[in-house]
Amino acid sequence: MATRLPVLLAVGLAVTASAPAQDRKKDGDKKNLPKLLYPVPLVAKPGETQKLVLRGRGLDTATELKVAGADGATVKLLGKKKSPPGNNQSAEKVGDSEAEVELVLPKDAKPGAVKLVAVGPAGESEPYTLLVRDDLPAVAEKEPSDGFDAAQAVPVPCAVEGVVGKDKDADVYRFEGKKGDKVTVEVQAARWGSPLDALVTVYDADRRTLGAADDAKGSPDPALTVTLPRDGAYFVTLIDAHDSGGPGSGYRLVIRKAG
Ligand SMILES: [Ca+2]
Ligand SMILES: [Ca+2]
Repeated sequence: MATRLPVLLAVGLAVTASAPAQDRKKDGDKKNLPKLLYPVPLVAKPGETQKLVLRGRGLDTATELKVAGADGATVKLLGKKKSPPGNNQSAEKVGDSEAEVELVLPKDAKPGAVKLVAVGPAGESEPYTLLVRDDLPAVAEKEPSDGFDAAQAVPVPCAVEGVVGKDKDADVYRFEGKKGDKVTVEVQAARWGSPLDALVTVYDADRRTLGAADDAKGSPDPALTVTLPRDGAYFVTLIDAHDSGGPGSGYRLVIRKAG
């Protein structure tokens, strides 16, 4: 036994001596890890094969995408490139690169459960949790809907899938309600990485404000509940609080009865 001791010590010393260098390498690698920010379109569809453009950092060197959280889900990397932010956009928010993927989600994919990971030369990104449709009727935004007269009629409940596609874009929706109904309006966007800082306002048929919300629950995504004063038409407007928009500023606008 005594003869083996020096060897063990030597191994121990070698490990100790090399540890700081390894730590430095790890820290360096971490900075080079890819980062997933948000997909375009923002909302993923269960039971469908869909093309997504994933915005992020370091995605131009991604070698593979992975999907987890839904049995039978697959994701295939179709292309990747550097894609610097446009004017007035920060790489922090919108990324410097993108990867195009084909995503297949099973019908029973659950909101909150499906995660994407990008693999690059330095390792894997943090998982990105997709915003997946739930049971609410999905409605596609129809442009132009940028004024009360051009408002898009939607049912209640519904979940509108839209984009604040350009600076100062305003999306206006109209729904019918009954006196005494409590209606909740909620935006899902920034919590899923969308660069949108949504602001919603609810108006009555005479275009008087019933309520407005900008940020809620510590995120830029607004939510508010209003009690309808009479039977008739109501409007919901959705804008970016900083009047900025772009093809990546996606949102899901949920309008439903409260409670
Ligand atoms: Ca729009
Ligand atoms: Ca906001």
